[in-house]
Amino acid sequence: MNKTILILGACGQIGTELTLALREKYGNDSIVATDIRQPEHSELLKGPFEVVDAGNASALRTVCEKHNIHTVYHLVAMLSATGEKFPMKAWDLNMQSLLHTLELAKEGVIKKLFWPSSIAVFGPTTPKRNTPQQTIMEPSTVYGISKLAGERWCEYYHAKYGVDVRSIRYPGLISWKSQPGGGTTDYAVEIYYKALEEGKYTSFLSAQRTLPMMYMDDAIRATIELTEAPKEQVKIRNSYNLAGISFDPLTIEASIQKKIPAFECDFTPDFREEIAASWPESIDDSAAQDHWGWSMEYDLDGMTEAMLTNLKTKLGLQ
Ligand code: AKB
Repeated sequence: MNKTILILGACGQIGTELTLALREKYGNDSIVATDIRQPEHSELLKGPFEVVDAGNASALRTVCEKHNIHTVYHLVAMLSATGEKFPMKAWDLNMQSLLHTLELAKEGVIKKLFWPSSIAVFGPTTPKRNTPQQTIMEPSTVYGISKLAGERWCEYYHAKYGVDVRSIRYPGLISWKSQPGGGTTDYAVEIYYKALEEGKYTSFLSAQRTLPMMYMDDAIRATIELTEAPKEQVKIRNSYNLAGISFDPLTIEASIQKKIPAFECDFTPDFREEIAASWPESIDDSAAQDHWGWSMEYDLDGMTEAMLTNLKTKLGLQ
């Protein structure tokens, strides 16, 4: 592959791992990592890295033209919990950066765009179990509203201007290389750190609050597979449902206890409980399976094994 790829938000939870995965696949020089700040993860400096504010249209255009960018992975967003604290900032960041990138695609400056949506596009009136690809969508968070609006813009730019935009509604993402920040599903990452470091964890969601989640390796694979799928297989241009693994805090506690029997969890729900309660418990991703052959690899115990093993090494607890 000799097409240059740009990652917006390369220092974030998904951006870090996607940059590393794409550099592994295509070589360091083909992947331009960008973020609003310098990276903490020194691995990101092994290839080109630029500080870019994705909210600044002309800075975005300049970096795309400078590197003759073909594909942009747009991973800049303020997530659900932080978005509720700063609604206008979340709206501005989440919408402006997407619209600037869609405009560059419309003008042909870039040829392809991946943009992530989220299970947050669904709301309290959405069917909770096996949530269909097309259903009632009345999100009750600013983040969810911005993701739903973003989905509509993606479909609009595809229909009106032929923009090749592709998207996934990510479930909560669980990873060890980089930490999430500001999300409602973050408890399912924190719990692994606390299990290893302290042997106990206080969940900010209630014991039986089930949500769809996914191990980062599966999410990265899905992202690259969809972005690289032949055009004719991508029949949905707003965003694809991905099911992931549905579990509640009690069930992830039990999975961790199979490896750390003394681990204990208690539950002190905070404002994030209400956000989680508005989201689906499980998702139907048959369209992704049928259209571009999606298939998930990690189940809950497989993910627990991978998280605990990798975090032990990362935290020097071997
Ligand atoms: C969040 O919790 O806000 C995100 C998401 C589900 O998109 N992880």
